[in-house]
Amino acid sequence: MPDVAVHHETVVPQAQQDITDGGPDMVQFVDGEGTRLERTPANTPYADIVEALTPEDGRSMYRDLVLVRRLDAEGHALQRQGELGLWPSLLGQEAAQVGAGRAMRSQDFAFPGYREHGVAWCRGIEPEQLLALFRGVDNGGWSPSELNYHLYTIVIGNQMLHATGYAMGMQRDGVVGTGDEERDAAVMAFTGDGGTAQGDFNESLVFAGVANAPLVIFVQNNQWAISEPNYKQFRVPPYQRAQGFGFPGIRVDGNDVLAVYAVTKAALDNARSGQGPTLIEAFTYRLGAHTTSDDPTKYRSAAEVDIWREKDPIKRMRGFLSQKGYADDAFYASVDREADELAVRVRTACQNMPEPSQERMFDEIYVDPHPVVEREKAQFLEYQAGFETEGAR
Ligand SMILES: Cc1ncc(C[n+]2csc(CCOP(=O)(O)OP(=O)(O)O)c2C)c(N)n1
Repeated sequence: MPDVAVHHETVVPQAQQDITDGGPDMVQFVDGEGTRLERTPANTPYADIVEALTPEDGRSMYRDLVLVRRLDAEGHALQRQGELGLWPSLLGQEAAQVGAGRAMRSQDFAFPGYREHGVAWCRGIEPEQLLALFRGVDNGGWSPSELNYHLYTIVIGNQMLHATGYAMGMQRDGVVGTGDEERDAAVMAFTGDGGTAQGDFNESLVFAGVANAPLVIFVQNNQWAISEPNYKQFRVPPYQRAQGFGFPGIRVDGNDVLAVYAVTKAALDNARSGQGPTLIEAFTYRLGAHTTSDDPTKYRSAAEVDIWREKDPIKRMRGFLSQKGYADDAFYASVDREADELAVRVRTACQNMPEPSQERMFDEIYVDPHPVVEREKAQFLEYQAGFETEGAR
């Protein structure tokens, strides 16, 4: 019998871990009430970044959190009223997305999944463009190259390969590690905890590690992949996996916008300067349903949701700003007013979106005309025209 070292005892099965507690490695700067925490071994490497933030930065982060939540609520309501086909809510994940999105520079490039409305917001994607996709009047919603924000990817984990390839392309374009802050760039790849179980995810990490690609892998661990809990997907938390691919992994409190911002900024700075990839696991929770097609009461308890509701990222940031004296009631009221205006704006825009022509879905498959698609288009239009003739009779 060969002497094989088996370390089963060092692995704590996820089922036995407390999903409401990220553990001592988790980087955190404010507690549930918004009280600024002391330095710890985990947060010390990022403390300077947080301390460099101004009160104005803090207010602006709070504003993003509130507006993004309102946009999300409006998306949910519009779907319920039949105006959208589907809506994947980000409720509870605002801090993870706003912290990550704000840490990016304009020259960086993001590859999202389908729930990254908060990152989209930070990149400058108009909320109406998100709604157009979920209303089904546009195949994509925006041009990826305009704001360096790729189209949403519904196939789980697929964007990881696109992101890694793009990051390797940046290396070859010579925009990594030149020392020119305005020029050096990095890529962010977003996925969920479920995405880490995909082959694409693992393949991309192999390539990113070996190539030392300028990539930040941002896993939003919202504890559930539709109805699958973490413990059915992995034995070690996602951040610990990075080591196996040869680069650092960090777990951050995904409901603490300051912590997410600081950790992501440090990882992006490293990537841009040629120091290679980092995997960030934002430990958070999906408070709502997976999408408007899902019923989470079938697989998770109300008690679990209640515990996470207490960890609300907006409540926490508001507590921080108030305790520090950085914001007052007039400020909070003005942000709420802005949120109301945003809601009216996106609702009106959504209801007034023009119907696309029927041939458009065929025209946007290939850049150049393709004989098979052209034939399908002609057949489809003839079929549709048949209804009009029958109606006229
Ligand atoms: C390749 C593939 N397999 C399965 C699905 C069906 N599916 C859609 S979302 C989802 C779960 C994704 O969970 P996670 O990565 O944790 O992201 P979250 O939705 O929680 O943000 C699954 C299995 C899919 N879209 N693509």
